[in-house]
Amino acid sequence: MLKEKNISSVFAAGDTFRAAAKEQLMEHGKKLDIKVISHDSGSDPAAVGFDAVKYAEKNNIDVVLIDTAGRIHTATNLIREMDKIKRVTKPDRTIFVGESITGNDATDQVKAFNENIGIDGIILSKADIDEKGGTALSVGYTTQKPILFLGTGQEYKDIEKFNKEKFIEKLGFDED
Ligand SMILES: Nc1nc2c(ncn2[C@@H]2O[C@H](COP(=O)(O)OP(=O)(O)OP(=O)(O)O)[C@@H](O)[C@H]2O)c(=O)[nH]1
Ligand SMILES: [Mg+2]
Repeated sequence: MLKEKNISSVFAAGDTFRAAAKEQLMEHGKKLDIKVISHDSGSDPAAVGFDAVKYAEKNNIDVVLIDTAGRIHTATNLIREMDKIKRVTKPDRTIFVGESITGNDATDQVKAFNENIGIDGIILSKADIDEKGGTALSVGYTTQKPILFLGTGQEYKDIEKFNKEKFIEKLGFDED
């Protein structure tokens, strides 16, 4: 989506935890022709993010996208790690990416992330699988943060701007 808008970007492979997460992102980078900044597996994700920001500044790149490892919101050490990534990289936006199919669990997740780290917005993936989209209602209400985009499939083009009217229509309520 950024590419289509002629906004340059660099990926930071901040998921240094899950097996092959780095390789997965590098494959996407190759396909999209986007540079990926990475360190060894198991290394400090904050350092990866920091290097990516430096790279972007030096090369006049508009956006740094820092991928982070999925984590259980009750694991305080991992939440603290996320907090460190934020402190070190000073992002302009911190976005919670969750799956719409998670249902009510997503509410607990997003609440914990917002309270402990602070988020600016939400992206919900797999809206194509979730029929009604009730997760969006819950996470939006809980955090009072905007839902920015929905993931609607497995291709790069499958991301759409969240449309409030369309969403309300789908839920079957009238706006007034
Ligand atoms: N149908 C559908 N599939 C999606 C969507 N978004 C992602 N996927 C698929 O979900 C799978 C997991 O995607 P990842 O990007 O690895 O998810 P992740 O949350 O980063 O997972 P971890 O890195 O393991 O934490 C892939 O096969 C994606 O193609 C979506 O909006 N709709
Ligand atoms: Mg991932």
